[in-house]
Amino acid sequence: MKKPKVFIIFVVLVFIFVCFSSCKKAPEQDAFQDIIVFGFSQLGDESEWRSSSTADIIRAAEDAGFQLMFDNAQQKQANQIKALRSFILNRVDVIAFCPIVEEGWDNVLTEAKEADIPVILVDRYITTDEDGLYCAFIGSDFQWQGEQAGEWLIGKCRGKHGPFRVAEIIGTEHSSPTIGRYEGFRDVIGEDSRFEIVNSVNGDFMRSKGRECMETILSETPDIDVLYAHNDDMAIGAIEIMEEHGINPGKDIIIISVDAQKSGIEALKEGKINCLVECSPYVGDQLMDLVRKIVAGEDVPMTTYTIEKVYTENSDFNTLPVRP
Ligand code: GYE
Repeated sequence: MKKPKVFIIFVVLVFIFVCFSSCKKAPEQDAFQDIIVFGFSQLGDESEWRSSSTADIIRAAEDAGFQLMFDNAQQKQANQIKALRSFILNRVDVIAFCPIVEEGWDNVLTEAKEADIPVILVDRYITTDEDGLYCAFIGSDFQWQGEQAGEWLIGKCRGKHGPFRVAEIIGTEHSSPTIGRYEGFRDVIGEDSRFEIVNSVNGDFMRSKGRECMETILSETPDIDVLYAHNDDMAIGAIEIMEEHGINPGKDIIIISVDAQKSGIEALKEGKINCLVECSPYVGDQLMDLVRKIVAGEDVPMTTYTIEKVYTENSDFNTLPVRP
């Protein structure tokens, strides 16, 4: 009669293992479910990048054969929190979301944790008071992107005296790409006294606001040498305004942008953008892999950064990425 004892010990060990592993689903739940139910909250629709991200994740979830619950929060954190709560109520297997801002997620993520639903951050980081409220992040290193923008600018101005007056159009305030791109850029150009950031305005990652920001910049600080835009949409909006004012973008004003989506690549080829720091939204397949592993109880890396490049006016245009 030794077998039942061994069996009980085995069951107890499995139970302890499951309880202490925040990312792993309880096996009983999976035994009755063939299809993985995956809740994904997108933050909005502000840019080309965002549309590509949404399309790629929906496509990848379909390819993976998951049942997708999708919500678009239309740029509002409150909507995103509501969507996460509805995923919890629906008892999805895994939640993923692109957090619009860094702060304010503790309560809803604690609810997900109490419901034993693993959470993956996609695209943007968050800060929480407590550890262990999410189990993985997949996306870009925004500090690196800001640093690349600064490094390229220093290289472009090598051998010249300056001073160089820089204007900046930032993305959504309190969001991780804005923070990283803002700080990374300053960390690098702050070391070189020829550069002065004379204006910094908030364009919320939108083309229409990029236009408004450029009008503001031209009226407040018309004599700028460089424009650093935190994404392509805002750069394109700014370029339109420069052209309306008879300014030659990429020649009269050096332009640096981040994303390298379709409109950015076209502007680079036309000589209207001088430097593009790539930011890839195409993480769908890797994300579905993470979901599959988490549901299967496998370990996953806490951070997965996408591999990105810098494309410039001197790049071989035949090797630029082709964007849909
Ligand atoms: O660069 C921008 C946007 O979070 C990385 O959000 C993303 C940024 C992207 O809308 O275009």
